[in-house]
Amino acid sequence: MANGAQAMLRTLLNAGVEVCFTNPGTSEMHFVAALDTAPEMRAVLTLFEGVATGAADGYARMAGKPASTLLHLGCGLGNGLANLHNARKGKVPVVNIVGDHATYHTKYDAQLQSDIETAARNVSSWVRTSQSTQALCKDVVEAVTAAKGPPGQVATLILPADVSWGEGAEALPASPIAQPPLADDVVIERIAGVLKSRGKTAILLGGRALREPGLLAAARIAAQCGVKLYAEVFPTRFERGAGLPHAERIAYLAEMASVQLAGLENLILVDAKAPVSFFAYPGKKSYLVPEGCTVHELNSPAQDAVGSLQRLCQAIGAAQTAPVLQEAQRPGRPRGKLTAEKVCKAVGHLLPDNAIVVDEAQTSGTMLPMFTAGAPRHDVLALTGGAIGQGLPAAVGAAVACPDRPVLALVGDGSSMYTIQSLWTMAREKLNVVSVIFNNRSYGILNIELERVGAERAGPKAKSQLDLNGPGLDFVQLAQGMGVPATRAHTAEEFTAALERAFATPGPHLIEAVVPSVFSGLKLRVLPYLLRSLENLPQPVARALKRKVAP
Ligand SMILES: Cc1ncc(C[n+]2csc(CCOP(=O)(O)OP(=O)(O)O)c2C)c(N)n1
Repeated sequence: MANGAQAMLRTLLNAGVEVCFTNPGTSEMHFVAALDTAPEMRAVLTLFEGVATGAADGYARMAGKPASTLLHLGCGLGNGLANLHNARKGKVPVVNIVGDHATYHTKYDAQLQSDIETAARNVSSWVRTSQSTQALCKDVVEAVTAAKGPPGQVATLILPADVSWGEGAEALPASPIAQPPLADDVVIERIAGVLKSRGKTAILLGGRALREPGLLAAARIAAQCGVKLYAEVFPTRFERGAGLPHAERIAYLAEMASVQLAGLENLILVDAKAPVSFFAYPGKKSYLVPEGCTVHELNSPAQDAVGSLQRLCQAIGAAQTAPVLQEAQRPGRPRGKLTAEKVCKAVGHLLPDNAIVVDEAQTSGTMLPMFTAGAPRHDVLALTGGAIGQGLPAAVGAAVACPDRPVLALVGDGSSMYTIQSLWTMAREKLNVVSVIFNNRSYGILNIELERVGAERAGPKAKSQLDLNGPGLDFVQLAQGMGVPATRAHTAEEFTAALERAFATPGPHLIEAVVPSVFSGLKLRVLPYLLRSLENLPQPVARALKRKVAP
């Protein structure tokens, strides 16, 4: 027999939840005290709830199982919502434990009293306030089961303080996870028929299909049927690099995505949604599937995407077909004044084997896919839900999940400031994370969005809302103040040397890359970047795009 918190921790461990990213308060003190009764549970303190939730997201993407968070009532959960939103969009399992007032205290409407369930529902498919110490462990088992899915989801268990401190709880074993079913045979047969037809067809891979087994099955199909492979625009976890099949990511800019998809007659979705524009723009399309193109969904989110893809591969007789694999190739060492492009080039030049790349570089990362396509095999974690402030926390989580792998976080200066406290956790936990902050002193992307939404005649007051100059952010001092060794690079030579040193030295490092904004200057200067960022773009398509964007 144990108190609620002790039994809860044991039940979490029984279900394979071994890490808790915490930011506790008084209502969570019994949970905190119980941590010493559960030595196998790694408790990682974060200094802001958005770090805890983003770290839980990054952890689960790499560990393939959920971590838990420990958050302080509705306000703590609220601070963590943006990164829980990213996890939800990426179908990433997370188990939130949110402390609450004791059940008999709520009627007094004390200062921190709030409607936690309402806050939780926005991001969680499963929400419950545990009603008694006796029922708590059953609730924990259900929460973890719901989080694991498939699909992975956010589950939020609200833990009243008296349920936590009450005696008489008993830990429970995990409930078995059911094997997800394959897609229906009729669906597989129908899509096999589409692949055998002569129509112009592409396969759009997302979610779990972007890991090696899914990529290999898709590449066999592609080689057999001559279809093109695309990856969703912001993948949860994308395994890529030399020796793996290549899939071209759908572009963020709808104008470019439309060019990629132009002329398609069939689009086969594997663990992915049909592409839509990130935002609506006056006079532009939201739904990016071209007219006349039929969309075929291989699997539902609850079905086994990879198994279904492998079955499809067999159905078209491609199981023995050789997939086309990416050749090893790296760009040379960049030279001269530092630019975002040269940072990406240096990353391609130096990326260590088996790295985890967290990409929240925004505009500065436009050239990253091209320069790293033939780098040693690596994983890319992207901003699945578009809520910025995810990169540094996700790097924390990925490094906790994979202590033997190098983690590289590429983050815009604006994005980094949402959750800059992540650096402190990296230092405290001695995580092998190299954080590169692109200091272009602006919310660069919003400058181009200002034009895209048609608000071109913006005045100085409007433009100042997108400008981070004055006071200039000093990321070296910020990092050093949180215990992370840091350096600033103005030239490609300085940056490359710093990156080399950082990868070679264990523990966290930060490099502030001082770069001009990719989108500063005229629209026409932007175009080459946009066009070259589309890997393997066929020349006629590139010409068509050029005409369209800059007639
Ligand atoms: C939670 C949240 N708040 C605000 C935004 C709007 N937003 C999108 S990009 C961006 C600026 C990104 O700036 P930075 O990271 O410096 O990259 P850059 O655009 O300069 O490449 C902002 C504020 C968002 N997407 N999510």
